[in-house]
Amino acid sequence: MGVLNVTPDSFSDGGRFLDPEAALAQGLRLVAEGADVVDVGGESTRPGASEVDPAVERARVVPVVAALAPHVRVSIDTRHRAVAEAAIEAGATLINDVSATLWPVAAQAAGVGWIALHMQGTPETMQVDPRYDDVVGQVVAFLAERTRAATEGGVGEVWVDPGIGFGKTVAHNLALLAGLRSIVGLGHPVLVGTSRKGFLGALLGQAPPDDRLEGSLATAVWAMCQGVGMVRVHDVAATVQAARLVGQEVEPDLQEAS
Ligand code: HH2
Repeated sequence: MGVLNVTPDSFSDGGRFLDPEAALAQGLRLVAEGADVVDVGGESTRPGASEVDPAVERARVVPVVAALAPHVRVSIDTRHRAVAEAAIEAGATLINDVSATLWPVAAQAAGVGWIALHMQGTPETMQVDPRYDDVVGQVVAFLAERTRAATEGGVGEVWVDPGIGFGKTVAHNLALLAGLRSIVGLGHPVLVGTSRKGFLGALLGQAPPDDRLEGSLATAVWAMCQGVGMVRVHDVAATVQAARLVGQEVEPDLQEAS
């Protein structure tokens, strides 16, 4: 899943793709690099971000979704029902829902999937003092409850995401990455997003977002090896190469090769 933020303020690519032409060009580039899904977002959910008026968010994403949908599967990264509905109308077929509440929108639209993400609190305050007794157990329990509701409500395609960085300390993020097998064990396909995130900067000498490729790749490979079905990334070409390597079946004539 390639990230396409049509925002002025996303932590990594904010302001680069606010212009619809620039966003379309970047979306097509992600497709050319091998993205199976392009995730279009019109509201930053970085720590401390305040909520965007859904009408503004909708105006940002709808033209981009409509232009990309003929070329690739488009997901809409939103916590607002009106935005999800407008994006589906424009051709999106997956709701990437950081609020984990929008499954009824997917249930109403044929062929539309839903991704439930775990977040503690809201983007504005989630990193102030996140606390858990057992972060893996609590995230698994939350996702189990939400996916049960969605499945019973008639959503045919349900993904889960532990929400790396969404109300989590560095230690919480590492515990969730270590515990991915428990999330895979829920029986739904799993999505993980570590790309360029702050915990990588904290662990890698305060590297700025554009210098976090190695950490992003290392964590994406780790996630894939734990059984995760999709990774949400900014650097698609590099991640596709890593994914090909992880998924490689060794051909008989290569087994002898050094
Ligand atoms: N992370 C971000 C946004 N949406 N969706 C899912 N399913 N999983 C994630 O980990 C995830 C997500 C945050 O990253 P980004 O979109 O690059 O930044 P911003 O929120 O500042 O726009």
